[in-house]
Amino acid sequence: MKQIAFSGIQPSGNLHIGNYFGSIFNWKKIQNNYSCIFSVVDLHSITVKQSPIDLKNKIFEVAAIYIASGIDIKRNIIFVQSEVKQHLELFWILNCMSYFGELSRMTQFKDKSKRLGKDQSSAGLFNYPVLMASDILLYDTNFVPVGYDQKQHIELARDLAERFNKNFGETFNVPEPLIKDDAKIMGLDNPENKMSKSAKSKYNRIDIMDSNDEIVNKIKKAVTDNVQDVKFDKKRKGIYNLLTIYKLLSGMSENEIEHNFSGKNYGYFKKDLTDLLISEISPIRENTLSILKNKNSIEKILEDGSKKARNIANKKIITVKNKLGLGIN
Ligand code: AQP
Repeated sequence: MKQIAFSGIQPSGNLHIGNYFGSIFNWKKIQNNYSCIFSVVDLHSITVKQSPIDLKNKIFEVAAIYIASGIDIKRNIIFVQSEVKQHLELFWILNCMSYFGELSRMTQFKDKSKRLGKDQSSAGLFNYPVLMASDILLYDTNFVPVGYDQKQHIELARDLAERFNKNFGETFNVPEPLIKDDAKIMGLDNPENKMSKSAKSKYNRIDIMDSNDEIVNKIKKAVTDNVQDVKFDKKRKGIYNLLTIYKLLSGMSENEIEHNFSGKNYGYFKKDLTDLLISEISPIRENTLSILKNKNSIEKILEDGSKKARNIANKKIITVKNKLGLGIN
């Protein structure tokens, strides 16, 4: 039997190439070796304010991008998190076993709550990693393919699985993160911080649904430096970030890339990078648009996926409730 991989993306804005390289790009590769469950994690996105109309549209857009990118709906489960209420049941149970101290140490919470301020930082934002642990643990997940920024959250999921198993007997698989070192894409306008859906400037990121002209423009404007030497130097964060994207797209080694651009300026390199990006992203954008035209078909895919996910999740919740002495059966 194949091992299980679970992952998801929040429909909290426009999906960008950071999300793509941190997740879908790798999901495509692992779908042959694992039994994969990919969720559109809509409950996570309401930890910060969302427009209901935009949220609904983004749920379908994110699911369509999964399929348009090459995630096989026959082999894998694709579903929307809020359609499987067992995530919320396990969330409450695991909340009761999570400690204030460990949740306070989560860097993503610290970053986001600092940006929002105390009065705008919801309890949901604080507890978000526990919901993520519930998503993962419900499916006996072995591996979680995510971007580097989620590592701390996977560690919490592991801790919670071990804590529950220790107190109530073997119940959950202890999941491993599946993180590629170079799946760490920084903002194009500010390579000090990660590329993010919620960054204010559109020049922070390249969105999967960007037109070719937008991609050209954004790469032109991407921050570099005055050195004009195309080298993988971690200290020169702007050019290093662009080179990382180039490496992921081309599959070439760092040496090969440096050799290729030896003696060439940043303008020359950016033009090549733009061409690579367009050839990766524009077919996904066009496929997504055509999938979204047939709303009934995508609804059906998501309903089927939710049904399958619910069946698995329900069995696990019954086991968990029995172990805890909850309910009447
Ligand atoms: N910059 C990034 N580089 C590599 N991977 C990234 N991921 C996100 N940003 C980068 C990975 O994308 C997957 C889905 O992320 P998410 O939607 O669950 O939430 P996020 O990490 O909070 O993404 P954003 O873009 O920063 O959204 P907002 O601004 O709404 O919070 C995950 O696997 C993540 O690691």
